Amino acid sequence: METSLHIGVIGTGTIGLTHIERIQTRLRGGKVVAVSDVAAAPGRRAAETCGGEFFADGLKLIASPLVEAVLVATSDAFHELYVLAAIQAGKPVFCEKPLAPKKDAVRRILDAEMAGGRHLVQVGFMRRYDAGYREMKRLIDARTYGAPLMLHCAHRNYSVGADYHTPMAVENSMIHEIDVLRWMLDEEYATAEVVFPKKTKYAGPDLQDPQIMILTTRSGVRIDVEAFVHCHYGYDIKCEVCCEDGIIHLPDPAFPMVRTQAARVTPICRDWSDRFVDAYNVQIQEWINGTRAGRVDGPSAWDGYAGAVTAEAAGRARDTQTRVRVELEPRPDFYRN
Ligand code: ISE
Repeated sequence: METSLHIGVIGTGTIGLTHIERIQTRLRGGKVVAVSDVAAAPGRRAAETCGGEFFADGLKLIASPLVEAVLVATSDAFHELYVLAAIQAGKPVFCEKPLAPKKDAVRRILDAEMAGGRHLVQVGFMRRYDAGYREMKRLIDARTYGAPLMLHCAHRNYSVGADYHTPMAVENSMIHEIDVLRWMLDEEYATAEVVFPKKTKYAGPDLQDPQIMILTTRSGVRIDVEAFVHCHYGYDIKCEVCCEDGIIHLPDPAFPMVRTQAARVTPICRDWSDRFVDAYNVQIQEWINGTRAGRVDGPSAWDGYAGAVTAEAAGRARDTQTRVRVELEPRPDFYRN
């Protein structure tokens, strides 16, 4: 029998715990052998539950001979430290999105990976693993309905915590659309703008909600993405791609429609963790498979960088209320194919 990939997980917040649980119980070919968290109590609890060794220091986990591959699920500010350490140790590393909060930090990761000469880094842009987006990409690539001309998208959360502030709509929420749409259209962005509609009464003083981000691609496709993080009805992700010969819609999750009490009722997911649970499973399964085969098949450090450059341009556009050019340098040969 082939041996499993021995994974060390750093960060045992919500997303780290769900990754541990999916690797241990639902996926094949991987085993969590080590766990680290700066908060010792939850970290030790997570390590005990999965039978892994606990490391108070994530850098020691990366250096440990027990660990063949690293999964980083810490808060964003620590991603760079651990991803660079994994590259230095020559170990494959999956890092939750964003690869780092600022583009200069992502650039340092790119430079380190290229200097090492081996593809090791994968970024957790899980929408690329959602069956609906995958099918949309297939239709767009095949030009089944002609070329895409414009996209209308929405990213709606039921509500968010009090610490969620205005920049997070781009950096934390619409970063998913920034990635999945450039992947689906297979091109980079040219300009970014962010406009502010009337503010909902549910948003606190540090949050403009809703926001609309407008992107254009280099070939001229125009995209609008609404982020409405206090929509107060559910977690709802919309994507409509208007092509020359047809309009492609992202499918909603398949819930039965019920006729009851003089109404037709179809449930809507409450949270991103239910809406994209299958995408998360496929993402980590494919990462395990690729890593065992010595490849990085998923979103690369370059994709993390392109996302960070676009998000920074959108952030400047928002802060200055102007349209800003997205200045992304040519993709290095190392990241082609
Ligand atoms: C959160 O961080 C996520 O990654 C979710 O997928 C997203 O929908 C949500 O808006 C973010 O806050």
